[in-house]
Amino acid sequence: MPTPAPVKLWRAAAPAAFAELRAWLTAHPRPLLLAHERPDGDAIGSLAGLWLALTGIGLRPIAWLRQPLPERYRFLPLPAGWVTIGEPVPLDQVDTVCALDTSRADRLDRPPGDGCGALPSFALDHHADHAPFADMTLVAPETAATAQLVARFLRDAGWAVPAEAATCLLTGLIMDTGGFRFDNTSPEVLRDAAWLAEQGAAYGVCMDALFHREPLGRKQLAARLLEQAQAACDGRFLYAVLEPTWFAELGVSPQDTEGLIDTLRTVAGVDVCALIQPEPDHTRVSLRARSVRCPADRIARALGGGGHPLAAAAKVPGETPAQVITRLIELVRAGLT
Ligand SMILES: [Mn+2]
Repeated sequence: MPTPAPVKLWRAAAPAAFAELRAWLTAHPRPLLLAHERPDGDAIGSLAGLWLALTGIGLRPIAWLRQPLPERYRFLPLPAGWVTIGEPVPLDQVDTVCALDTSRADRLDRPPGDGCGALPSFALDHHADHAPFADMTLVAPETAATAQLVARFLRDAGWAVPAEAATCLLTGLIMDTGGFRFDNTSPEVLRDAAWLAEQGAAYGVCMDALFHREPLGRKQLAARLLEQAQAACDGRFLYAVLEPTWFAELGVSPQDTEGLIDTLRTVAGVDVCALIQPEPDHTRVSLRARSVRCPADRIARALGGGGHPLAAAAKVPGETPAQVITRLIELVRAGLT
């Protein structure tokens, strides 16, 4: 992303920020919409919802993802060809880059060739630890999901939100609140969800597809995780190593691990849990905390990662799962009070 231009930064969803963003999009009607690597429901819901809404008002956004949508999100009401998968994006077809739900420049998943780095850019995010990298940044940690921030922006702009876009945005909000079960489910979250339902979002369809149709292989993967889980710190820290061979054995895509960690999080007495995945040159750690008193992002940052107080992650290069686990137990023990 270019640095010479003055960086505009808002740390809350202020009306002035919405007004500037609206003017920006009016002046740049061909945004390239991007999200973070290994996109979750919020990244996908924000990307798809914003693409549908902007297309609906006559702009020409291009959405890009590295890989096809995970099975879990294929119920979303999206037209064929809505997203470019993995291919380069012709730079003459876009005039700005929009980074969604991405807290750091190195987490942004970009098309190959990456000429888009020279374009003016803006970021919409809700990570409190967002490190600004775009020309214009709106970070709203008071929102539970980037999809909620996108919904508020569209409502504030007075731009129509088609029912399909509302369904995508509601999906992002559902996933980042764990189906409205996490502590971030504020009255505003419920009001914004209700507003999306009023725009035609299919609440029942979303909840059924997202939570009541888990493939058997994924449930079996969760069962293996529970069988392997190890407790430390008097049962307040629970962790499990996800063996790479299990994916092929159970017919589960390695992309399709979102929410698996809740299998560990929902065990009684657990304050912090970790899902550890060995990769060829690094170990991936997903962390969840029950309370902000032992924040997951502090542990993740000590390992070179980041995230939210209740949900964070890190990639630890050059260390085996056993080495990472030793450090994790120390970090959790130091963080628990
Ligand atoms: Mn998010």
